[in-house]
Amino acid sequence: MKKIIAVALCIIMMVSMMSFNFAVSAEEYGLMSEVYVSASGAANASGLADDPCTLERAFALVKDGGTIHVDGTVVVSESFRFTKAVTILGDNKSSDVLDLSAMPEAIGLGGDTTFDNVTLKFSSHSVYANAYALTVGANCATEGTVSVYGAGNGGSVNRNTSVTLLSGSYYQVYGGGNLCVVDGNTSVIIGGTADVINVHGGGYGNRVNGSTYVWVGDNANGKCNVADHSGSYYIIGGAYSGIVEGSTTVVFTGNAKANYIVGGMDGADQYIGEGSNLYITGGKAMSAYGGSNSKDQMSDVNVVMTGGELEQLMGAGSGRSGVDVGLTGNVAIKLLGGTITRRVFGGCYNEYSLGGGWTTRGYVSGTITLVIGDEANITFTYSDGLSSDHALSAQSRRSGVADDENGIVIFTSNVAKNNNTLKTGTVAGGNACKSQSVDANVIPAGDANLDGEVSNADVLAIMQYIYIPEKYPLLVESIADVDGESGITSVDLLVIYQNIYNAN
Ligand SMILES: [Ca+2]
Ligand SMILES: [Ca+2]
Repeated sequence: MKKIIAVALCIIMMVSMMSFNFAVSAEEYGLMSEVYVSASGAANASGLADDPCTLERAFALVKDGGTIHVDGTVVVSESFRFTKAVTILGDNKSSDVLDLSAMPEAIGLGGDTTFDNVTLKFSSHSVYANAYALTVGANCATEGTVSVYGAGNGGSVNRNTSVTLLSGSYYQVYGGGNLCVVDGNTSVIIGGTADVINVHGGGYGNRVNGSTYVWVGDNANGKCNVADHSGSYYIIGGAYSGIVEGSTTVVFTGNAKANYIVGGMDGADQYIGEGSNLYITGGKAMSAYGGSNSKDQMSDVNVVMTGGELEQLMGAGSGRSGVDVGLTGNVAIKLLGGTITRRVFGGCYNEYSLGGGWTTRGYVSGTITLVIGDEANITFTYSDGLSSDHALSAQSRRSGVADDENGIVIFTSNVAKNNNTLKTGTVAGGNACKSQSVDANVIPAGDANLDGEVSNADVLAIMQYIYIPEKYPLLVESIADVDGESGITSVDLLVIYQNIYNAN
């Protein structure tokens, strides 16, 4: 009896395995991992290298995640749709062209899509990645006008978005969608030689339930004239007129260029739940704002600059055209490297015009901490004929309204203080900007998190650093090295802890 049962089980297993195999092979039957298309490809060709087909045929033949090779100028019909995950490759972008100009204005993707070594020809188009990963590799070119959205055109997506552009020219790039809800995070990477007039980590008029992230580096935005104050290269961490429930982040690095960098949001109707972050480690830009443009921000700002060059840095947001833009929250700026040639304000930018006076009065309701390190280089060398415009202040750019702002400039050492203030003899606001007293605000030893005081938060920060330095780095290690012995150890921790204990 046992033997009969065993045989029966074997037969059942074999049948189930056979049917499983059959199902898989039927699904994959005829689908190819490599398909070839060419300028003269036929609609009924096999898609093999010596018998290339049209792009429409290639999408029918290629399996999900497969590769389509483009040879010559391949003109895509109006009815073509991207329906699968594909990698589309040419051999040489100057001779291999994917002409999408006849497609409808909104081009949607149907799976993760990568292009490289090919010219992408548009007329006036928007590409919606629909929360699939879109990558334009380092050796592509674009023709015509194209904008890119990480999510969809309306509706909603429930995945993270991912847009990576390493070459080509683009008008608008959004990590989110157009009026599309993103139930996830958004990500935009602009690197290589990509040139993008406007970058938003979030979407246009939409909601992102997670966080938004923008990285701009390498030689991105090479066409930007940084010195052009009417220039329109904007990098915005968040959305345009939308909601980001999490945080917004911009990383600006390498040899990238921009006119304006905004850590927060832009547009008239906006909200960030968990604050904005701006990290500048390289590149060159005119103006950088830790907060939001156009409307009040109701959450914290975190700015860290370790390299690169700016004309001006504002910790909070920017008011223009008579619209006050304030911030309710705390602003923490750590200016530890890089060069600022004109002015640094920890608070808001307010508008002043010769003859018209001040037209906005945004301010920060919260604490502003502006830490300036030894490697920071505030040169005050920017020249527009208004030397009084050179300024260093933890508060907002405007006298009077900022008097009640709780802002402090702290230098990490007397070296930082001497290098960045006494050398120039200028620590004043121009055009009735608020002056800032910088008397003796040198950071106390042990203030590892650079907030101006030594507390248990510093003990925790140093403890984490000792155990997992890669995960919990200290921005200025020397601040935590207090025991006279080189290196940060548990002895430094003990000295700091005892100092806190004795002070209380
Ligand atoms: Ca501290
Ligand atoms: Ca030590």
